Amino acid sequence: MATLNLGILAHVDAGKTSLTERLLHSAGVIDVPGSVDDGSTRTDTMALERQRGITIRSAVVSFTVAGVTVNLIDTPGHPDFIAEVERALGVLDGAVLVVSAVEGVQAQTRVLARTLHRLGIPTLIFVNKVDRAGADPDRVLRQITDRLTPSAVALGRVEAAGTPAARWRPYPIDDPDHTTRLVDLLTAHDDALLDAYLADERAVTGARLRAALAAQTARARVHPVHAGSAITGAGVDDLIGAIAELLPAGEGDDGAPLSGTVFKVERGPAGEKVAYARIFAGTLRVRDRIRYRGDQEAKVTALAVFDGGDAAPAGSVGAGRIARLHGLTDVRVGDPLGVAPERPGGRHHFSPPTLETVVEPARATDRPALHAALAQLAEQDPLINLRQDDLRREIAVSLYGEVQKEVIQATLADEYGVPVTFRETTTVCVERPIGAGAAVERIGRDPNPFLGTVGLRIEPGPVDSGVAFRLGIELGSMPPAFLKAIEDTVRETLHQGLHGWSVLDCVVTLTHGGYWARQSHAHAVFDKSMSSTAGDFRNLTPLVLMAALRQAGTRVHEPVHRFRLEVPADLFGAVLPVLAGLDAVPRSSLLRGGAYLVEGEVPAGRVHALEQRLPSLTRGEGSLEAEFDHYRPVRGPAPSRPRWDHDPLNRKEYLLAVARRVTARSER
Ligand SMILES: Nc1nc2c(ncn2[C@@H]2O[C@H](COP(=O)(O)OP(=O)(O)OP(=O)(O)O)[C@@H](O)[C@H]2O)c(=O)[nH]1
Ligand SMILES: [Mg+2]
Repeated sequence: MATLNLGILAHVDAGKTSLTERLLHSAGVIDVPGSVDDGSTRTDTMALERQRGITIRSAVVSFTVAGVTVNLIDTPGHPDFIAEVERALGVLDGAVLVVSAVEGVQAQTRVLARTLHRLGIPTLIFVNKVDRAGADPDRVLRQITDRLTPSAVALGRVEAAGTPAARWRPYPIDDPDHTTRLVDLLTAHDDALLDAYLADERAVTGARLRAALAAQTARARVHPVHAGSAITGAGVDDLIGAIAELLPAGEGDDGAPLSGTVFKVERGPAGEKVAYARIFAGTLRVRDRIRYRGDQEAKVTALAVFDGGDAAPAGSVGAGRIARLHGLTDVRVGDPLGVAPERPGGRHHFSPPTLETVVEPARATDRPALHAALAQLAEQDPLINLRQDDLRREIAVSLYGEVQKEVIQATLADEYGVPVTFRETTTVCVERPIGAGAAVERIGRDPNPFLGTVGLRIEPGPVDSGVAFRLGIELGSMPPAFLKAIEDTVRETLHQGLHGWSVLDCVVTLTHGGYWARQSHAHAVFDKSMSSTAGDFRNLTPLVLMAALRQAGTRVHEPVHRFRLEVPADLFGAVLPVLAGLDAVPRSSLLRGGAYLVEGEVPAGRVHALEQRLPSLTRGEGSLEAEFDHYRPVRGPAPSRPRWDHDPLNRKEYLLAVARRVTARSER
């Protein structure tokens, strides 16, 4: 059967979880839609989600419509949980982007729309909450075309908006105005359609336009807009129809070699690891031994597929489906299963967390338990980027914001019985190289204690390019395992630059490489003291790279958010000094209606303070949208981050490593 893996994405509180319930109800899976407000939905199942009425983790449910199995992934909308959305994006065939008819397009809606566009994911837009007082679907449609995409087209209109009787009325197939709008939009991307239309308008029938609409929606060129209410159910049947008709369901090849991506990891009731994977090709069976992440192999001990609001045990899962698997003990989010799929997991589409904090157990004796608990949370959410410092016995996590911090605190207390406090939240800076630097250590030459030659050059790369690794030596001149050890170590080492921050936007070139081949004595025993191993390259690379980086020098950059602030005109004068006090720089301001619209930049570390002061500053009438924009050089002295474990600059560790090595040799 054809399968469609569909994501529901939106800003917080737009109604994604409520819409998921309605879709399940409309598709006949459940008799009564659950309610977020009563804590009875199929997808918000964590205690914390039910208490707070927000989605924290994405969840999968499934329904069948017109012969298509739809696996629906309900995602969280709060920007603090954007990492959950990111993980889902790699496995979607299509998306429904929800916008509230009351609140309209939000900063987060724009972030999501841009990313869906960049990834070419076919997307329908659903304007929700048309039944609520204040709903203005026409205004929101204008916002969608102005601020999200000019390629959006409404397939109907709302009657009695803002009342419980609000209804969605699809345009009749022969509605002349609608036909004109469709023709304008669709002919822009389809020359054959344009020619046909110019030759004979009447030849382009409603059915032909509808087919062109489906084709261009599937290619993410146009975005049909529906509207309705997740609470009253208005417009939801039409939305289901559009999902089946306009989004591209796929039939994967069940007979091909297995290829899949893990997009979610959680722990089962007995503490066992449970992975959620999209199978792109092939068939997964219980008791199959499968390869995941490099050379790791494990036996699948149990499988489930999504069937209605629940997961149902299955003996096998075919291409196109989402599987829940047990048995992969070391699995991580982003791992490939079998043959790595063309769309690899674990890639970053959104900006990384810009805040961090040290977590302290309330009871000193809880330290080991805290570490174990955080390690489990990091499996589910790798971006919290657990770091620990054995010397100071501290554990730090990266964060998107205060809500995520509260959720971590509540989870540790409720699920793991470890109450914690946090130190002050600080900003995560990055370092960029200022110039170029190079260093080399040769095999057999003092003071190089390792059996390898490594030469590296580091230089600045383009903004947003991350870390690029290039080979400046012949590919065949070193065994692949050694090259891999060098590249992996380069990436790991650059997590802590000269000031302790990640080094970004640089190009590292391997300029020299050399090794001693595996040598044996007469009795044919492998002699470690004469043969290079990957370990030699892992130990030597940080030393060479840090020497090159010191020569290049780095500048510390802090994350900056772009903000969009609306304040009542009479309070504008009072708000400006507050912005200045928070290091925010207004770039433009515009008087619109009775309000000023101010746009500008603010350091990421100050956004929360601005959010907190806004209600009292603006009588509760102000609104703020802020999203990460770029890194800018820190003014004044560069802040340093305390060094964490495996610190490549840490002389003590280096000397210990050398000492261990020397002892190991003399013992032989
Ligand atoms: N009147 C009305 N209320 C709605 C509608 N959809 C959702 N709500 C209400 O809006 C609130 C948020 O709904 P959710 O479904 O939790 O929104 P969400 O997008 O899943 O929220 P997050 O997952 O936390 O981002 C709840 O109180 C819902 O009852 C709608 O169509 N009409
Ligand atoms: Mg939700």
